[in-house]
Amino acid sequence: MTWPRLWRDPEPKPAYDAVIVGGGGHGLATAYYLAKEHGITNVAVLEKGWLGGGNTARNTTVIRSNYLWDESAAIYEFSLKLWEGLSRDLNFNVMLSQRGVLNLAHNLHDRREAIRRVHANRLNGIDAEWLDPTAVRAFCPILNIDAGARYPVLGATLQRRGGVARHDAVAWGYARAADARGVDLIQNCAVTGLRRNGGRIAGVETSRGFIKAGKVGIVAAGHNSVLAAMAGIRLPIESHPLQALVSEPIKPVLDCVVMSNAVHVYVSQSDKGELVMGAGIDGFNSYAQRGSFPVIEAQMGAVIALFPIFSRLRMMRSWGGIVDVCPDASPIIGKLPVDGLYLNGGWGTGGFKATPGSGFVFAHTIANDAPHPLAAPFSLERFTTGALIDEHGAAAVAH
Ligand code: FAD
Ligand code: PYC
Repeated sequence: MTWPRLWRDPEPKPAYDAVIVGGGGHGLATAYYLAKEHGITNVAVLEKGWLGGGNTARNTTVIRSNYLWDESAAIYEFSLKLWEGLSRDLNFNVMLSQRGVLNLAHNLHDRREAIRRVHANRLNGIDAEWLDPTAVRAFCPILNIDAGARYPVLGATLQRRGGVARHDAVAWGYARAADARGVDLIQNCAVTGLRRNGGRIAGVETSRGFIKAGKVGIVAAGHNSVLAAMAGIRLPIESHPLQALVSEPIKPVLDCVVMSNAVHVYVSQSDKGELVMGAGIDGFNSYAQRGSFPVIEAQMGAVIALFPIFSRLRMMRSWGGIVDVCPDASPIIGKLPVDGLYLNGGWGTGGFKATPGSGFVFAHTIANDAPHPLAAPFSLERFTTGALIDEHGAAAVAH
């Protein structure tokens, strides 16, 4: 095999201008935009395992921007716009497929909230439609909308620009592009401590020795609170398992994404033909990257009620990731109370769609030591000021 490596495999240098902890999509995107937008290239991404091996490669790849509040709509829509040019920007096919995302309403409360969200989205310039049950059936003919169904479908929101992408490609595309601009991507390098010099960050202790750093960005998803605790900071974040599974491959039957928050299932069909299905989070806290059987049982019950056509499908494999959930189901992006230390986390069950936007605004925040305007509302201080951004409804996955 003579294929060239996509990125170098450097030894860590003794010092960097900026160190990013976590080689998932968000960390890699941050490093890429630090180099591309701000000319900061003396940067290392430290990853305890392999690039993209965390939630980036474990998620169900739903992309959309139909969040309720102005602050969220702005950052997720910014991200969606970056997605729309990403393959070209990275010269790497991230296989964005804007096939449309349906969010089902099963009761009057769901319906009211969904229609409110459609109006809010439109006011923010986001494409959003309300479909009545007949229009839902026309858009997704295999969905059971019978009035006597266990989960009656009273309608659905539709974002036509929503869809899916190829998660590995996103990590690899950002990794290759960051490496090409001089960023060191260092795998098998766990950060074990954060060294402070008084009120300022001095560097990171790692499984491969101490690395001095002018600035440190924590982008470690389910392990963010563990990392922040190394600097003596307690975050309002809980880590939970979130699991997904895939069926055996079948011929194309589903050409959109269907999500139901109320019954805890969402499904799309991959290019290989597998049905990719997710569920709500496991209620307990854990750092083990696996879910539990009761969640799978409820998820299967829900999917068969919604799609009787799937009843004889065999499931092939399941897996889990650890998601970091904030009390208001919105992320934390910004400075931490140690100079030179920054956090990008708390994306919970919904950060894949945010990868480009999150990396872009976090790079700006690190480079300028001040939040990007789109990141400013998502500061840690909102948990003391009370300016929370409650996105439990739009998160579309039950927490
Ligand atoms: P990660 O990819 O997890 O990257 C963090 C990295 O930090 C990991 O690689 C980890 O190994 C590394 N790390 C941790 N500790 C250390 C340390 N001490 N030293 C060095 N490195 C460390 N979002 C959506 O928008 N749409 C979806 O459809 C969707 N579905 C999901 C389905 C599942 C089953 C799961 C688990 C998540 C889903 N998400 C979804 C959420 C999404 O995957 C995450 O929000 C997003 O991938 C987070 O990206 P990240 O780069 O921050 O995290
Ligand atoms: O945020 O759209 C989402 C999502 C889908 C599945 C998990 N999260």
